[in-house]
Amino acid sequence: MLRFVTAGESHGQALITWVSGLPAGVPVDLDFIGRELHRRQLGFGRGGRQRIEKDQADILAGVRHGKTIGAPIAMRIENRDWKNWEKALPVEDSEGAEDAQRRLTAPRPGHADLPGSQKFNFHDARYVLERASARETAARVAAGALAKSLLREFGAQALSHTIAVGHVRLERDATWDEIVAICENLESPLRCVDPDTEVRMKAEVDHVLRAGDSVGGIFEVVARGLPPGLGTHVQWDEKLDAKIARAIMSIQAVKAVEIGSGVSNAVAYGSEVQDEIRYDETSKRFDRSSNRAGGLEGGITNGQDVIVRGYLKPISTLRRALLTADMVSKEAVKAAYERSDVCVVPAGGVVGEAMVAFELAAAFLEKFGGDSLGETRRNFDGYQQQLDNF
Ligand code: EPS
Repeated sequence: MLRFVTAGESHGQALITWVSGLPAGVPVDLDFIGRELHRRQLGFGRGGRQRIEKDQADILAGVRHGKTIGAPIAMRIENRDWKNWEKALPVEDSEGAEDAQRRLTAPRPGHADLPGSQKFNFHDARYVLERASARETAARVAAGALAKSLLREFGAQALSHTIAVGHVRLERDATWDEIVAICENLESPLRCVDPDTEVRMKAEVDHVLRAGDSVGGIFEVVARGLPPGLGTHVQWDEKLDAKIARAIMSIQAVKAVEIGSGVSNAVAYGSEVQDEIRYDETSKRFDRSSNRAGGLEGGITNGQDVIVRGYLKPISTLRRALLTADMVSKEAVKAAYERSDVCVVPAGGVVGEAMVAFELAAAFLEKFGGDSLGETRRNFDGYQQQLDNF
């Protein structure tokens, strides 16, 4: 079973990712992982933190001579900011340590601050916010890069682009070539394929920067090159659309997930929504005249692009703070403000790619299995033959 978990707090020593279940023999390219981590750090509307960090994954286990060895993989991403927090968040308690703590008792509306503090019985949200922080998504991107490395061996990839920032929305579909280009373009401020729309998105971020506010938006992940038949309809918790929805929903600040054009499908007629089926003699494959289902029917891939959208709420840390109740005094106060991003939609897309790639890789290995890449490939090739003869 392919899975990953992470450890690490925003201003602790490092982030750790543990990945288990990849077959032996998957090529692992550190430059590729580094590039993915770098892409996540970009985007207009980020705070000062990204000028401090330069994310790189150090592989501690599970990869030798450039390939996976079938053993669990451990990766470490350093937090350069740790040196500024060593006194505030030491591992061992020491005399006077309390004075150095950076307490936060005015919980931010929308953040994990208050429910997390109530749950763990802290009257200071520091420990909660340190782990709830979206800094953790760097560890997810490292795991996603390994999943992408497996998918790439079978001609599949997951990419993303921004389709909305605040009130500004891309009003047309993006082509695959445009999505490829925007993922390669490290200069694009908001990762939108349409330059005019991107200018308006940038103005939206500028507006909230000036106003001390924050802004959310929508990213779209598109995965191409997958065979039909990943996932299953037979059990509710094994449906691939459900697994992908959970993976995207778990990203910090995501409050809604859409597969294909699921939201607008709900207010259209069946004849306008279902994708008609065709058969292509040359490729010996079925395809669809449209892809409103987002590549998933009955919780199973159908061979079309898998299309997933993540809806991000605006960041809950606001310079123009909202009212809250202090956790100690219980008095009405302004919510805490700490250095923060004001827009994370472009980074959200990169994290979304990682999460979708990971779920697809997990479903891929569930179907084709294999302890070595060669064994996975034999099983995959056998299935391709089955599809040829279907
Ligand atoms: C975050 C707050 C900011 C962000 C951070 C997420 O960090 P800081 O408090 O150190 O300025 O920059 O995101 C990252 C560090 C990152 O690498 O994405 C939060 O509260 O979620």
